[in-house]
Amino acid sequence: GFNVYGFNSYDDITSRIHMLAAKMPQLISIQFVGHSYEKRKMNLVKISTNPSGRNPIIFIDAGIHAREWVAPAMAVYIIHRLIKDPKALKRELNGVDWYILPVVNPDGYEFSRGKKSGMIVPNSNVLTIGVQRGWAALTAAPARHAPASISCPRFEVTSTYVMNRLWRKTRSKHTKKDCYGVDGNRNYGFEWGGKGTSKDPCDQEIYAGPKAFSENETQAVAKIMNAYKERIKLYVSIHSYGAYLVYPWGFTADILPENWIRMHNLARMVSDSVVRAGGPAFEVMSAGQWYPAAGGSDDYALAVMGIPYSYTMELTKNFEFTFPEELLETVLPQYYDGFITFSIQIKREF
Ligand code: 0X9
Ligand code: ZN
Repeated sequence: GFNVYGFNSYDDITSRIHMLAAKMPQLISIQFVGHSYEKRKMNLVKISTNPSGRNPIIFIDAGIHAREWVAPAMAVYIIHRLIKDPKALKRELNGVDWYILPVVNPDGYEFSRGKKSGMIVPNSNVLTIGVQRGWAALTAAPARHAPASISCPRFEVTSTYVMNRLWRKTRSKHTKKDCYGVDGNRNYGFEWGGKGTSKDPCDQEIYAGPKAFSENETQAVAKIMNAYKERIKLYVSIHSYGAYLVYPWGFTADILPENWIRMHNLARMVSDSVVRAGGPAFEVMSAGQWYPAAGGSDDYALAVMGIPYSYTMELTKNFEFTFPEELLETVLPQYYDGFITFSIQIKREF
């Protein structure tokens, strides 16, 4: 069943958001935005206390990369805090609407969960990884998650399963070869096919697709962004793993957008608030200064949609893609404080 501090199935996430919308229709509603390649329904969660339809919008998506399970978990956690924390009504929700797409790539997400394989054997082949510095809450002696290192089930049983767990792309097919999927974050229609992308459909990581927006999933995101572009003031695409909060341009390291200083400063404030909550600091820079990769959603949001603050947020350093589920309870609230800071600043400016 569903657990707000867990890695939930796409079906469990979907039924949970519908249940919340049914229980609190004046606060939360669901908009169908399109089908994934395998015909899963993509749902936008809209949270608002102002029926005028004039608030600035914070638009968040997560899970464009299948294996980055912490990202949908973060998005789902944000939804719960916004509607269940009484403080959020006066603070995060007062004067700002939140539009959240918790799983951009549901086909890939389910594939990485290995649902049909039945091969998940937790605690077999356990991998131990040190806890990163900066996670004071994890290493502090009396904390519940006290150990200095954490056992992380690697879920490794067969080579097929390992492939599935580390799946990144969508699940579409664009070639006669036995190769599937496109990297959604190389598929957007700005500088498509540039640096850090591949034309090879069999590339497991950075295949940009046969053309820009070849994927249902990226089309659906672009369509909602376009529908609300005048009101969206902040776009955040949540990924893992790492500790980066990056802004455009991602397609090149050579130039920066004219508003980069404002994006940089806001990112620093967000990082500081996560640190104050006991979490790890983000490294802040342009995406291209980290590594150039063209066709990303963040660049598209700024360049084509004109959204003034656009970010990619990478969560959970040091655990690669197999972040231990039992740590979500500790880290999700820490990162949430960063989103509070985002909302305070967006309200202040717009
Ligand atoms: O490469 C990516 O798509 C992102 N990193 S990840 O490890 N989650 O795959 C970074 C994207 C940053 N933005 C752009 N390059 N536009
Ligand atoms: Zn990613």
